[in-house]
Amino acid sequence: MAAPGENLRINPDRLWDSLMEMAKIGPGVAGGNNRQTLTDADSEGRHLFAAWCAKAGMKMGVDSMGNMFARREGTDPDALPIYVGSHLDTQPTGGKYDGILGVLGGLEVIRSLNDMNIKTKHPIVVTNWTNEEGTRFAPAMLASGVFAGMHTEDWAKDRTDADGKKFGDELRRIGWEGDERVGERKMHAFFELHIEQGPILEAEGKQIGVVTHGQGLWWLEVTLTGKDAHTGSTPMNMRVNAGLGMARITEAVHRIAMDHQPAAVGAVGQANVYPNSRNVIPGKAVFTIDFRSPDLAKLTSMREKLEVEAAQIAADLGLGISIEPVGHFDPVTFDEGCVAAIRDAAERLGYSHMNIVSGAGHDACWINRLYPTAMVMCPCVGGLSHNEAEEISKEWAGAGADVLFHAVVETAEIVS
Ligand code: HGY
Ligand code: MN
Ligand code: MN
Repeated sequence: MAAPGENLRINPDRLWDSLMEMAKIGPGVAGGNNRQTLTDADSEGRHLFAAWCAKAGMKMGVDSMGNMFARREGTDPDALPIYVGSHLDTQPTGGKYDGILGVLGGLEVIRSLNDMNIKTKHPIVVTNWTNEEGTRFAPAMLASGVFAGMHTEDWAKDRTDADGKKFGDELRRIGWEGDERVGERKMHAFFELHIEQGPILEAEGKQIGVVTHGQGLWWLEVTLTGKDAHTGSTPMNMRVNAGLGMARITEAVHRIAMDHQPAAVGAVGQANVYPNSRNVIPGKAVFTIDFRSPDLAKLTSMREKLEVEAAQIAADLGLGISIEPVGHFDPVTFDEGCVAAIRDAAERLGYSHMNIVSGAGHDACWINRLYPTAMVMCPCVGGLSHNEAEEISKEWAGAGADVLFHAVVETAEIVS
């Protein structure tokens, strides 16, 4: 396939302006975003993305999980499209770039093709996957997981948020339950541009991460049952303290991850004690453990060791315990051909680059199970993400989108 000339570049100013425009929707309280999935802000962001796609001459399709697919025609309508995209939903204290750079980077590829009046053999489809974050409705990458056949649509639509609202009801409420059957679309390949969300690229002084692998993940929701009692008048030896159990298990999660170094991580990010009153010993604690590793044996070992230790901690404190997996995917190896397209593009464009393993999960991890898939990453300042202070530079965004442009266009085969 003819590779695009090294002078073919996207318009970084236009990309940056679109990122800043999208960031105005669902603002956080400290300069980032709180545009959680299936909220009115999410819907507003979707409408803005759809308007931009229409202006770029693309045809929009939406499936029954709310996944958005904006199509630019190729010269061969029967050729399977190249898909490119990520997610527009954010964490409650999210940044302006996590996911959004991949969706708007895909749109910038189309805008640049239109500017240059380049035609490709394969159609190109820019995608916004619903509920990548999994913060309001667990698990993460929910809609791309249904698309990839990892979850049933009914199970996904029954997931509830902290207020008991169902995914399916919220999707209908905001008017984004599409008429396409989820998973029916076929792809020639899928590419995702994403910020690294870690410190490696910046520390190594590299502009581009060529993502060869992705960590696997376990999300384990633990429920501890003790006994509400007075924090003042209850003797210490009579207490059945679920909050103490949560603290000990949280410490065990950290220690188990440290025992599995290198290339293993663990933490508790979501934690609730009940009744959460200052002078009541918590009779219940519900919290989610997040273990990850690129090494399947380590990932499995961390889960197994935690389950043994947590049972012992609960027994020592007289607590009831249940552990429910609420998210899981094995470590990912991305498609060598697509990874090479990313690496060759970085070479051709003269961007410094290195191979990298994705620390975070992405929709690409699921799509990779169905179709040839690869990711390109750009650095982020201090490796910070899932924090409103998440920051990248326009240059990094532009370099990442240039590499995405070349990998997508080369795979889509330039015709004229
Ligand atoms: O959890 C993750 O890795 C992603 O940010 N949803
Ligand atoms: Mn993301
Ligand atoms: Mn994220």
